[in-house]
Amino acid sequence: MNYTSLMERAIEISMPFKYLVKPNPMVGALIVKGDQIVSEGTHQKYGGAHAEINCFQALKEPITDEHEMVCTLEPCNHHGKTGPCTEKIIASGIKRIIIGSLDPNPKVAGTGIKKLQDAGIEVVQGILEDKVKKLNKFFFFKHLNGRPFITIKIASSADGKSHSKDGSSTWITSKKSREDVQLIRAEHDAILTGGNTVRNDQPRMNARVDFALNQPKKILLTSQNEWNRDIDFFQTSEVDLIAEKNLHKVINTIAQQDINSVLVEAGPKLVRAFLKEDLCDELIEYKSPNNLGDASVPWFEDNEGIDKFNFNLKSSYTIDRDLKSIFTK
Ligand code: AOF
Ligand code: ZN
Repeated sequence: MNYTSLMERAIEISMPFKYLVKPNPMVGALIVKGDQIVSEGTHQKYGGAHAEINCFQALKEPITDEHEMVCTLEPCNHHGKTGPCTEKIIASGIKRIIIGSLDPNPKVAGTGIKKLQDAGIEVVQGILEDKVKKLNKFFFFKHLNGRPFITIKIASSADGKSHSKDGSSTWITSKKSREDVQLIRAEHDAILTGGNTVRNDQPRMNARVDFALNQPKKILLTSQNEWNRDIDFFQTSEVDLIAEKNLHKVINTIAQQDINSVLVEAGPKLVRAFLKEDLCDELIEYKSPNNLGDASVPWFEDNEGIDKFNFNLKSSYTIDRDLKSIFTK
């Protein structure tokens, strides 16, 4: 039996649902008989049925001792938005299960496998484990580190400026770069910004992409209680207002929620505060070839640039006339 190629297939069928299932992981499941796949199931929507359940639903034949199940992730063993998959698997009578990776969610983390083994099911684990982890990078990061992955995005002029001093906003980078930002928004579970950005730029801060997705939640750091809820920012997805000034406490509060990744899109003050607190796992800079000049606000203060925050340049490439650089810790 080629478990690796079967796992490849289970991973493959999970991938089209990346943007719909987040902040849940992508999960695919198969029921096989010998090398033949007799049923496939995927997790397709956040809050919806799990892959294993959909796989049993699609099965057209009775389970025998020859049937085995292949799952990209350890089956869950908790009552979340759905019931535990382990119970369904045990009740099906299947005798062997092949798993890609353990589920790092503390509500599951090994208990799913133990429950299956205690019921006499043989468990084979670790097939294409690294691939499953890489594909669900934010999900694994959150559960292993106890906080969401933090990405900061900045758009800078050639002379390192963010916006003009009078608070008016002009596009710094090209249309293509701004489209690229939409995709980055789509990948994250939450977008965080500050009151000044919302007041000055009137941003929508949703992901405007041409595919269906679970829109990122918005987090507004502000001491202002009263906001006009009719403005664009408050449309398209839920907004959390947080008045706390200590950014570590802010991130701890966010970590209590079902949020694995946060994209910070804010002005220089808030961005620098995140960097100084070492609350940034990836910094994405879009740099235009144009200067904004003296009547504009720099991203960084004198003698303090991206290089001062101990990042490594991971990749750098041009999008139209802009340079996109990705820095990681
Ligand atoms: C599985 N199969 O297809 C997925 C799993 O709120 P719930 O009930 O949807 O549970 C979400 C958690 O279940 C999620 O954080 C992760 O630990 C696990 N995901 N487990 O057995 C699946 N998507
Ligand atoms: Zn489950």
